[in-house]
Amino acid sequence: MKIGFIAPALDLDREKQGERIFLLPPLTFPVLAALTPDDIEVEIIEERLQPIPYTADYDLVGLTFVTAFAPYAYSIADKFRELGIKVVMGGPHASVFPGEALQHADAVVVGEAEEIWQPLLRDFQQGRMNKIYQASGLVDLKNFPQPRLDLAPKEFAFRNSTLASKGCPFRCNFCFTSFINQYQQRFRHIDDVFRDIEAMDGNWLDRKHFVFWDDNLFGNPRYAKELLRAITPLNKRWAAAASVNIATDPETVRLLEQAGCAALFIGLESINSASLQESQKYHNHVSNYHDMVKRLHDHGIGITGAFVFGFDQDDRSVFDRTLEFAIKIDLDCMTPAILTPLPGTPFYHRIKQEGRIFDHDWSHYDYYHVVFEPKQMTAEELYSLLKNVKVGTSFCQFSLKKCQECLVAASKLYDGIRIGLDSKSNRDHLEPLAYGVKLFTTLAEIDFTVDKI
Ligand code: B12
Ligand code: SF4
Repeated sequence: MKIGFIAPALDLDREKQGERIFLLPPLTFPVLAALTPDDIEVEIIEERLQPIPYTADYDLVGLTFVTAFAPYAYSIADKFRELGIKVVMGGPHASVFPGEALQHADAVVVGEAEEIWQPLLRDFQQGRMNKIYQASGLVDLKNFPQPRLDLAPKEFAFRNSTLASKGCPFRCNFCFTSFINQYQQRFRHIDDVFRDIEAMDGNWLDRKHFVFWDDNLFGNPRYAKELLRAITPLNKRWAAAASVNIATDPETVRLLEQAGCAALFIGLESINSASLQESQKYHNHVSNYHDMVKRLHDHGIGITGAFVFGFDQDDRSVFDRTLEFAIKIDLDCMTPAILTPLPGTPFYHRIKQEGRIFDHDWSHYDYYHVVFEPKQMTAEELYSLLKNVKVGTSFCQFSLKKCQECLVAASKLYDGIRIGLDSKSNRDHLEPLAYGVKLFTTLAEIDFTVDKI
């Protein structure tokens, strides 16, 4: 028996033009592959890196997708089913709307698959697969399998990622991951995380660098500190997402540096305190942002600040003010996004109840489109003002100084490599460094090509 695990990709034209470089494999399929019995063949397809092989000899296709990719994923499923191949779906969107997904799938996994994947496969092999496989609850991460990263497509620039925890104890009302994890954070055994990191191999970049895919590496300070102490001897460089409180305690920042933290992706969300209150992000305090950046910089850690626009408290001036603020506090990188009511979240329920959602096309639920009526501007204004911020933050336009600083920072990441920024012959070296900049300054996808340097 052979399973094709497929991660669909949108925006392929943009990627073909080289504007986006896809770097890192999510853990979804490496984990599912680890849960699959050895006698079943498994292939992982990332459409960003390779075309979907509709002619492959799969017995079963597994699809994962976020809300914005749902319509496209359904069209892929329809094609496989027309070929007589059964399709099973799972992931964030299918878990919230299993009925919708079932219109295009033979089976849907609702929630985490650790305890239901093998029963599902058994049922499939016996020709009696159910339509819905519902996880009985959140799984105990003490049993989290070692992800089969060896099966992730070789084309990924970096192939190493892991996670130490899932979920987040905070309750920001627009946050999908906090909602789906029932507002709790679960943790793996630190020994297991250590083992996964130690086992990472591949090319020289892979051996040295990895990313934590935790929703919030600092949800539980005690666990986080223990983890940092444990991984320090591994002498790796890594990036992670974390909440702002990671930078309030000097000891933690010291431990981060010692453990090899190169960069953090932090949800700053807004420079509007009222918007932070509106979204129940009570742990963020704008007045602390500058000190936080400085403290992390003092320890050689880069920061990507994630900002969201379109809160009820946001007026038209917030866009320019945020950009100025980001430069003033010396952020290394910034990811601007439009507030998006992802189904399931408290924000979605509120905005739906208020009758403000006007766009029900899931493909627009991608943080780039406006799907609801904002309060203090029109949807069109929100869309175009955000576009301006994107141009403003588009990596190299931030300022040449910033660009050079980032390249120097990146060169530090790659021990032993030194580049002369003025030398054309060093251009070849810039490319991997550019990957590095992108990887370690942002975990999201930022437009960036070497050609822009
Ligand atoms: C890694 C990651 C990325 C990476 C790679 C993503 C990719 N798909 O290629 C990057 C940084 C590029 C990224 C980008 C984006 N991401 Co992202 N990402 C994640 C992250 C942090 C980890 C995913 C992961 O590896 N999890 C660990 C695995 C083991 O868990 P899992 O994926 O949930 O899978 C388990 C179950 O869900 C289930 N399952 C899932 N799929 C399937 C499929 C089958 C067949 C079966 C049987 C079971 C099953 O079984 C698994 C084992 O239990 C998650 C948050 C999270 N903690 O999951 C967000 C998350 C998935 N991303 C999210 C979003 C919104 C995006 C973007 C749209 C952001 C943007 N504006 O660009 C893009 C979309 C890109 C894309 N192609 O999907 C949201 C999705 C919310 C939603 N409802 O849509 C999440 C949940 C984070 C959040 N904001 O809340 N992302
Ligand atoms: S701190 Fe981040 S991960 Fe935690 S609930 Fe808020 S947005 Fe979600």
